[in-house]
Amino acid sequence: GKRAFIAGVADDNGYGWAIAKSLAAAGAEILVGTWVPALNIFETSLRRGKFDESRVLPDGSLMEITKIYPLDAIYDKLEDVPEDVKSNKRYSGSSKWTVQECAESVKQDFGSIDILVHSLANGPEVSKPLLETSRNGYLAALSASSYSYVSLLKHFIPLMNPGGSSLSLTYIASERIIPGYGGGMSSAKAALESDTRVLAFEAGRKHRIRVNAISAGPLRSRAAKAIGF
Ligand code: ZID
Repeated sequence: GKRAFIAGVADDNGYGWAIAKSLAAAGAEILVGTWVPALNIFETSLRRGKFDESRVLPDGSLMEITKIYPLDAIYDKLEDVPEDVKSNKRYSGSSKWTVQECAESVKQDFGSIDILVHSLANGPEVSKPLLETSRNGYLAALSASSYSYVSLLKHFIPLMNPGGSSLSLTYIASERIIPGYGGGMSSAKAALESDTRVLAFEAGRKHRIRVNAISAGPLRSRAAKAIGF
């Protein structure tokens, strides 16, 4: 069977969860990466059976998540984490959640993966038009929503089996004007799509890994509700 790592699962409403279910139904082993501040509530809800109805697979069995890894994809390595984040109580409760450390942990635990899914995005100023977006807000959107995919691939490719596949989720606001998708999120998706082509070329040549992005339709996830979609 294949083993999949899905980054960006913190409840049962988003694309990450739905993709995990499809992969589980197809026989894959499921590992997820959960944003550190959301980790506690996700693990607790899962343990208490809050997601049991949404865990049901087409054959009637429940999706098993073999392991949940804490992850903050805006940090590549421990040295990059500012002191105030390190000491923040939502972060200090877990460890090894930078991209590099997370990949190392997965490698230690399982050796390799076949499928990498990037189902995460964050734009702190998404509700502001681009004209009113600050430099920090713009760069934060790109860091969490675009570079995070470059970083995930960079660190996970060494543990991906040749012939493996990776996927991210984009949005058509990269190509067309969608008012309300601000804060540099349209820019972030344009970068993500361009990077997907370049990364497909590089990872395909070097490592026989496929790199794709799916332009998603509307889904009432936590992220979509937050922007009023
Ligand atoms: P989600 O809230 O389930 O997933 C986002 C996840 O990212 C959450 O679990 C966060 O905890 C996590 N996260 C945020 N920051 C970080 C970080 N620094 N490190 C690690 N994890 C982090 O929402 P989702 O399922 O909507 O989002 C998954 C992907 O789908 C994102 O890339 C979205 O941009 C993308 N997507 C979603 C939709 C949608 O409708 N939900 C659309 C297009 C793309 C879309 O917005 N018409 C209107 C809107 C849309 C499509 C059509």
